[in-house]
Amino acid sequence: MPEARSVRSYCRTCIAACGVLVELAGDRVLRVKGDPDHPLSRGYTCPKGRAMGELQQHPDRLDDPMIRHRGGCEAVGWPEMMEDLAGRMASIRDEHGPGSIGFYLGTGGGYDSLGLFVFRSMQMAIPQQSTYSAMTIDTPCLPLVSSLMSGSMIPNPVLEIEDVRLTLMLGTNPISSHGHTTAWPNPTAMLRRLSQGGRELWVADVRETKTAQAATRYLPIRPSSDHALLAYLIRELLGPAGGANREHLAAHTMDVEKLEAAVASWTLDRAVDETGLPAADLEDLLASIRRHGRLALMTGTGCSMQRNANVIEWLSWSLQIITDSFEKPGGQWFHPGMSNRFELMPDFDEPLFRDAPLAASRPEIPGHVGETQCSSMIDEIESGNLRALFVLGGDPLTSFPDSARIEAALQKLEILAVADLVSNAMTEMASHVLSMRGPLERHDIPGYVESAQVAPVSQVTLPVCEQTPNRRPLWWVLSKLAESIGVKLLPKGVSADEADEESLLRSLVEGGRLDFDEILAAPAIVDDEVRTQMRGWVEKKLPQGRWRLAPQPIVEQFAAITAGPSSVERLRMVSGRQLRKMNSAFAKLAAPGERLERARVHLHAADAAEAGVEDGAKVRVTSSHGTLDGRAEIDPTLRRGAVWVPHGWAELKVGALLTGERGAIDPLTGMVTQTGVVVGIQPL
Ligand SMILES: Nc1nc2c(c(=O)[nH]1)N[C@H]1C(S)=C(S)[C@@H](COP(=O)(O)OP(=O)(O)OC[C@H]3O[C@@H](n4cnc5c(=O)[nH]c(N)nc54)[C@H](O)[C@@H]3O)O[C@H]1N2
Ligand SMILES: Nc1nc2c(c(=O)[nH]1)N[C@H]1C(S)=C(S)[C@@H](COP(=O)(O)OP(=O)(O)OC[C@H]3O[C@@H](n4cnc5c(=O)[nH]c(N)nc54)[C@H](O)[C@@H]3O)O[C@H]1N2
Ligand code: SF4
Ligand SMILES: [Mo]
Repeated sequence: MPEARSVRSYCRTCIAACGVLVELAGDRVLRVKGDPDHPLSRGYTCPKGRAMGELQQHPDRLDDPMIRHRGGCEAVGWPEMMEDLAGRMASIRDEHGPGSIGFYLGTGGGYDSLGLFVFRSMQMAIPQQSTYSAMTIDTPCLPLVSSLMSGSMIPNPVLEIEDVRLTLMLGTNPISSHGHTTAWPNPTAMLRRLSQGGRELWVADVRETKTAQAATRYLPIRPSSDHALLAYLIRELLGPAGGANREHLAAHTMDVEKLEAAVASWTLDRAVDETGLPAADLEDLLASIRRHGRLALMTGTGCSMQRNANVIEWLSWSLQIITDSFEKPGGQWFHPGMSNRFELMPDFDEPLFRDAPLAASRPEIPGHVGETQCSSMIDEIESGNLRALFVLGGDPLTSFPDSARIEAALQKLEILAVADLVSNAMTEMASHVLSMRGPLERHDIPGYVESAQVAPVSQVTLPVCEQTPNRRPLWWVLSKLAESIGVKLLPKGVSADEADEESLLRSLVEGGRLDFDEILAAPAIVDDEVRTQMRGWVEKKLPQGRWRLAPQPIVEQFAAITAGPSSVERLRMVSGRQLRKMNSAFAKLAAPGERLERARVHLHAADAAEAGVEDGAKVRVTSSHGTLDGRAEIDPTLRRGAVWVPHGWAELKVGALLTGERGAIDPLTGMVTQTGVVVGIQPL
């Protein structure tokens, strides 16, 4: 038995990037635990981080690339795999053009830093190919609002945990998710800091989540009504009793009168009717904002997946801008990057909102953020525009709407190449299975989530386990494919076979704030001066130094909501994640002694009783689009009217209730409504 040793690394499963210590005997992982010396996570891990060893040694891990023939799937060598793919892609490209070849980057691919880097390089070098990512079924409202209000997609507000006195969280549950666009390593400790010593933490959610339970005040808001809460607050703060920072408004904003007009009808009564919250809740929150002057407001997927996502995100930015909360102590800051240095970018100019459609079969969907929207993928395949698809660490079968149609469409593809770590329903369907290196076998840097961190932090990791030749890195696969058409994607024109992974990682940090070796020597380095010295960098880059408070396309969307009927009390399916799973991953994977999550339809006791559904009994959920059968669980945390179907289950595909069809998606971003969908329930 080889001697046990402990290797320092960080977890690559979610944006929190917790520091971990991996205990090994030889190359076998014995245990993964939190690294007490990590400056942000301080020894914290969640069940998924602790299961990194189980992922590494999982019996279903993919060890060899495989090609499916008529008789089944056959393991092949990588040279044969690349030759086969290159040959088939060439004939598809010759016959149908480069747009018939598509790449979808899912969550698993996004956390592979070199894979992501090469994916983005490929998007720029071969723009004729189709590019999709999970971003367009997650939070496309954020880059939209950011670009329309600031002139750039880059700014992402993050919590300023040191100085904030008042925090408002809408539709986010970091105790389970560890953050949506702000990272929450050690969320319990962070929430405690935000709610003690005279600080106030308000959480509006349709479920009394663990995050809500940690709040100083919980608002059990009606599903899909967050816009009403925000519009009321803005109306009052801009009104005669005041609360908005007038000096800041005059110097650093434009169109405040248009914002004022837009929210004019959102009185207390109207907001109470819409949100279902007691008037005292709304008045107390308003008084609290007036008292503190500034606030940090965080939204999550409970907002970004609503039909009114753009409006909510716009109102949430507006509320923070009118209270001068951005880039000031007591509000939120904009991370200027660590391996990137965003402050060196040119000044923000025109909105980067690109609206040229990218999917010929769905001309009404704008090519927002320069990617083809996931909601158009089915039509692109069905119409024959998309014939070869690479799924890179993603799972459209459980993550996309129109579950039955996406399954049938994927089966029609001439090439469905799936790059994953474990065999699952996607690899079972694939024509080509690409066995990828896992987190413990990779060099990584939390590049893509760097600017979501609450502190300016840098960290890198070397591989913890030995790299086996038949599990290949994503950067290598993509670079090889590009080389087959004469395009080199790696820095300095290095070819895929010549490249060395550590040098590639070093090149990602070049031009950043810290030296690679310096970062490597520590669990992570926090350089808090970056936050204080760089404060105000976004405002300096705004066109004419001003925020645009009334972006026309979103003001128009809000006018339509304002003029429409109020939402009546009825059942709505709501979204939400589970702690022990990462979307579809980790559903059946846990460290010893840890339990797994369950796939259940969660119901309020009164809603269940009214429909005649009993706890544990079979229930059918029906939307205007489809039906879903599952087992019911009476959930005392739910607000009345909310039916929670957790996302990411192969056996409970919530996508059956959803649609990305024409007329159903957001016209500005192509986003699918994934929470707040009207449903009915009945016993089975
Ligand atoms: N109804 C509904 N739909 C939703 C959502 C919702 O809340 N409700 N959420 C949406 C959101 S926010 C998102 S981000 C998407 C997620 O959509 P996807 O990203 O498409 O789905 P995941 O289940 O995260 O797929 C991750 C896959 O990557 C694999 N994987 C894990 N680690 C690695 C790795 O290191 N390398 C590689 N190559 N593969 C890896 C996993 O095994 C898994 O198969 O779903 C969206 N769809
Ligand atoms: N453990 C775990 N962590 C994850 C993931 C995972 O699957 N599991 N997924 C990762 C991904 S891809 C993402 S995008 C992030 C998302 O991170 P979060 O956005 O924090 O995700 P959730 O934990 O689902 O929190 C969404 C909350 O919105 C609430 N909600 C639903 N509808 C409404 C509404 O109409 N109004 C309000 N106010 N609230 C509503 C839900 O009850 C839920 O508590 O999490 C990431 N982290
Ligand atoms: S919160 Fe859990 S999944 Fe996220 S980085 Fe930390 S240990 Fe990993
Ligand atoms: Mo996501």
